Amino acid sequence: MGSEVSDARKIRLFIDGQFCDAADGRWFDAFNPATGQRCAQVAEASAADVDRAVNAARRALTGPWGTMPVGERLDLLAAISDRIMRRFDDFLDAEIMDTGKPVSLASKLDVPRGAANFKIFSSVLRDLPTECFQTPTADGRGALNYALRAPLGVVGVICPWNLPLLLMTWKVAPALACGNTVVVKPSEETPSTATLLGEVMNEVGVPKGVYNVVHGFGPGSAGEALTTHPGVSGITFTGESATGKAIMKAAADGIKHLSFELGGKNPSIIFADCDFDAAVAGTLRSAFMNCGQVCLCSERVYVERPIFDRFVAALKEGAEAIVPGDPYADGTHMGPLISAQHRQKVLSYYELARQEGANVVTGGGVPELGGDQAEGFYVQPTIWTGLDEQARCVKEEVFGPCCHIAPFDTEQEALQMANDTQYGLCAAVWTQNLTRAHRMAAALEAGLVWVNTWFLRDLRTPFGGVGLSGVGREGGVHSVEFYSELKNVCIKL
Ligand code: NAD
Ligand code: 6OD
Repeated sequence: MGSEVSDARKIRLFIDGQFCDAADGRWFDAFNPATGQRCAQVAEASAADVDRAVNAARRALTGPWGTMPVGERLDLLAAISDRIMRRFDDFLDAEIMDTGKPVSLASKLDVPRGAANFKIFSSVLRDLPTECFQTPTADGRGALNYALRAPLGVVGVICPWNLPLLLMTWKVAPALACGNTVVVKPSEETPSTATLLGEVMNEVGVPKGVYNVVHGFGPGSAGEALTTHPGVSGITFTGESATGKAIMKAAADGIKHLSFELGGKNPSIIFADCDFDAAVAGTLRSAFMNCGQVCLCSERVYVERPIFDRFVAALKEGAEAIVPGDPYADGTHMGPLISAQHRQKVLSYYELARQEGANVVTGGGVPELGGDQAEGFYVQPTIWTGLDEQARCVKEEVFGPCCHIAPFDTEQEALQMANDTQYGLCAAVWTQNLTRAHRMAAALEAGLVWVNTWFLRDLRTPFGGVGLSGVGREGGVHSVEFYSELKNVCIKL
């Protein structure tokens, strides 16, 4: 820990409705990635703090939260949503301080989605049907079977840093809607919005212990303590596939329920009959949005040969028009990477691409920025061509603003290259041929396929990946499946 910061810049744990320091008084530093400067100190939860949070969450299961009528609980979720919107600027500033992402992005995506996640699950639970069977019996009177839903219990919510508010609320909202209580472990890089949500919970009257936040790291820290705690019934995790493997092993002893949203190396397939301008604009977004730090980003772009050169030139022009810089400045399109360490990783892929024989169409380095951003963790949007399909830069998730573009001659060839991956989160197809779109959508091995769009979300739909990209689906009723236990009741009539 460096020198002390003012009390206002200390980010505390939120346990049992109260903000508190860690029991053993440990703190770690948080950095603003846009400036590279330390912006806060964060309390690091010990195993004892995690235990306190889990116990508070367990007590809350049977307290006022557990006995609250469902309608009232769902009203509270709607109130959380409204309150996030009322405190829009607080959430915006917290998100930007943690991530450095441009205000234009955070104000359109992260904060509104944080609020929308609570609204949608309030309504999904309100409209939830239940199954019921009339069962014939030998005496002719029959029996009635119906299913009741009970909460899982305490859910551990472990989050990444790329869309911190969006991804955390995407899990907290359905968990609470189903009557669970939660202990959230935000990424050590982005502790602010989860903490701010604690204030919102108190402001709208969520009973204490329902929502808890423990800060810290993974192995040997709060993350591991949460995944191994016997009082935790389920873990919902978003992050790297390698971390997912570690959590799966750690959670095995308790046979915990698991839902994983993991990494990706997503393909975009662009056919010559596409709406060219829409495909270019969509691919620019899908490769470079949030500085490429979205699990859904397209790092592999396959373009039908007749339009290959034109497409590469258009994407290059678009990438070179992207303005990096001050997140609050008008006209900034791209923020920094999340940390110095992550920038090192991305730059090492930029170097590897050269070693692997890539043609660097644009980028490949660090932009020159002045003022407050001179020490920020920025990199250039980067496009490669000419790599072998087995090159590491084509196989491994970089999680930065870069993509490789390769030509293809037939639909079958495009499909074969797109599916040649251990991941399977999403794919985008750009074509005006609907029959082909359906064919591709069915054949692509991924949890989500977008046609002529990217990252267009309806929160009622199933979200998740295949292969190394995840386990399970969340969204709408699919979240309810994960965050609740079904109990069958059989009544002899
Ligand atoms: P990460 O796996 O490094 O960390 C995610 C969280 O797990 C953090 O809170 C971290 O502290 C915690 N953690 C790490 N090791 C742990 C352990 N052993 N036990 C318990 N907790 C542990 O991921 P990241 O770097 O924060 O995020 C980037 C990754 O997340 C990328 O791979 C990206 O593709 C993936 N991601 C996937 C989705 C999706 O929906 N599929 C969404 C966003 C991000
Ligand atoms: O939109 C969502 O619900 C979602 N889970 C997005 C994930 C983005 C990954 O970075």
